[in-house]
Amino acid sequence: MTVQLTDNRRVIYRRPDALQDKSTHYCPGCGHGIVHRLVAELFDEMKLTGRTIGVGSVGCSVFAYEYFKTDFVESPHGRAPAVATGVRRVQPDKFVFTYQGDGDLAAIGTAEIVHAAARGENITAIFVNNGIYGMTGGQMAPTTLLGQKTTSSPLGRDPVLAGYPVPITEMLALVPGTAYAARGSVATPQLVGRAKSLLKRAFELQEAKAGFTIVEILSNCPVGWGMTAPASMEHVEKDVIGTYPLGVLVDRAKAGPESK
Ligand SMILES: Cc1ncc(C[n+]2csc(CCOP(=O)(O)OP(=O)(O)O)c2C)c(N)n1
Repeated sequence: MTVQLTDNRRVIYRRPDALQDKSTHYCPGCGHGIVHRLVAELFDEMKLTGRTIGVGSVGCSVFAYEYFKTDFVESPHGRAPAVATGVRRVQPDKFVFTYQGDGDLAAIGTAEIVHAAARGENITAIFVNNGIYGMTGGQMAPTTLLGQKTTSSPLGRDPVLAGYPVPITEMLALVPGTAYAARGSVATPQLVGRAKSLLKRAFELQEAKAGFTIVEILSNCPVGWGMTAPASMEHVEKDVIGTYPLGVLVDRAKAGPESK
């Protein structure tokens, strides 16, 4: 759709071609939409849309298939890496990604993500970590910060009762089948740009059949956290990054094939 501007305003963003022209179901201020946009921009730039198959998960992003102009398969809760494994193995020329929340990837789907990484499957996991189970009402997830109040830890996460936050992306980085593991965030415009370059590297490595790739994106949940959207982004920047540092955790393709 072309927008005709009648005054001297300037268009600085357009909807990427890889996204459908559709209103979002996400809550105001939710980071899922930003991540969708970054992924779609890369589909356009890397000309991937026509040969991409997404694998959806269960959680707020369950309707991701309604936004991307790619093929999509929906999977049971946590099982996206297993479904993506099958899709990629029977369609080896396709670009295959999973799109998963932290409840999906780091709780019910722990086994699937670990073994997909261990097998070095040529898939990319896009892991959106908002620290809670957003869709079901803001319960504690494995990724919830120590002391964080959630609907199932109203006094704050206590490690004696509920253990410690799980740094699943660091754990996956240790697995030799993981070609690339990185963590970015969408908390500030600058970080959004950096998150895109992490996703791009992962996509390029899948194209090079380098093995399993994962990019964790630290995001927000203003409604589940009981915060305004700007306060929730500040919380990510000031508090969440302290527990989950940003950066490239492993890039085995750069290190050379012997390290894989
Ligand atoms: C097998 C199964 N168990 C539990 C549920 C309930 N359930 C739906 S969404 C969800 C949590 C999703 O949280 P997360 O992956 O962090 O995504 P978010 O909604 O925060 O984006 C749960 C437990 C389900 N749908 N299926």
